[in-house]
Amino acid sequence: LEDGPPSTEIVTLTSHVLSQQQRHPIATGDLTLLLTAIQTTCKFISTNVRRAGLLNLMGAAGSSNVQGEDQKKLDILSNDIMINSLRASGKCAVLVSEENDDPIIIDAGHRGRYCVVFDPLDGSSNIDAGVNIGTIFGVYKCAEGSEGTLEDVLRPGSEMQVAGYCMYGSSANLVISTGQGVDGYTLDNGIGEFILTHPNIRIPNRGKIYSFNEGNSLFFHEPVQKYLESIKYPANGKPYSARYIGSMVADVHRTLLYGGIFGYPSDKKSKDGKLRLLYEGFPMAYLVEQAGGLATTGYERILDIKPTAPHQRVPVFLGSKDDVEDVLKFHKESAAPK
Ligand code: P6P
Repeated sequence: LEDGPPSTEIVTLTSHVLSQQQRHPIATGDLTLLLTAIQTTCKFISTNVRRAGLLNLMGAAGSSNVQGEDQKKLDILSNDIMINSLRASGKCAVLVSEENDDPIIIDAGHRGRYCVVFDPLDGSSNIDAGVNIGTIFGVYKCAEGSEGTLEDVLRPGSEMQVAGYCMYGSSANLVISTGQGVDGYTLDNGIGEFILTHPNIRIPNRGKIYSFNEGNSLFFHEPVQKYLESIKYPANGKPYSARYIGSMVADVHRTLLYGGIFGYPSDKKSKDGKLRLLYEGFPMAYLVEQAGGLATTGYERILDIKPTAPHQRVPVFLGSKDDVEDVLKFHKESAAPK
């Protein structure tokens, strides 16, 4: 950070989204108010992630979630603040959380026109190690005349109005798209505002980094093995560098800024891979495409998939356009695994 007087030319998330939304003549301000609620949630989670060690929030909470994963105290806290804040906003009808088995249908007194799907604290297995973790969210508008049902969220990711994540690390970075490109904001704890620090993020057409959990190599299908061979032992040029944090928000954030490819493919032990379609695959695919990249299962565009269940999994390859196209070439030579 250069010294000298603080900038007085600051653009906050609220003012920036408001200016974007005002370009829509029919904008009622509801989406802006919903994003304000999401923003407040991210500030709350950021504060508690930062203080976790001191407040003894580290460690398991002794319960498990729908994924069967041990829940950490911060998981529960993050999920509770997300649900309460979205309900209190009065702008939501349906919520789907990674932490809840069933969708949450908002009571009539607090119901609005939007549906939010989210992972309140993704990468939480890394909490105690101080590795970056994050909140991932996507927003659909309810179908016309719908009171808010599961059907309102079992729609292709291409129908999302908003996608974003907030990464909790040395600072809180909120990256969001409302369909007009991708902008990144950094939380200024001094004034409690997300400041526009990365306007119009564009992912490089090709990168030099690949990000896969190669501990699964024994189970990788042939197209993935052949692709990885091609970048680790290239016929010409330098091999790619390996970077894998094991926290999707952190791995995708680096991929967006530096380029390259992130993959969590299907393999012989996990037919659809590990990542969840609704609140991991869709929001990250939406952001990467809005930044000029691609996101595919290896056989189809992730955003085209019509979900059949709220917690279904999806194979993921996302990142720089040319790198993802290289992956697709290896998949074209083989049929989709059964
Ligand atoms: P693995 C974290 O648990 C998560 O859901 C994503 O954030 C991350 O990309 C992935 O799982 C890591 O999975 O099997 O490599 O530990």
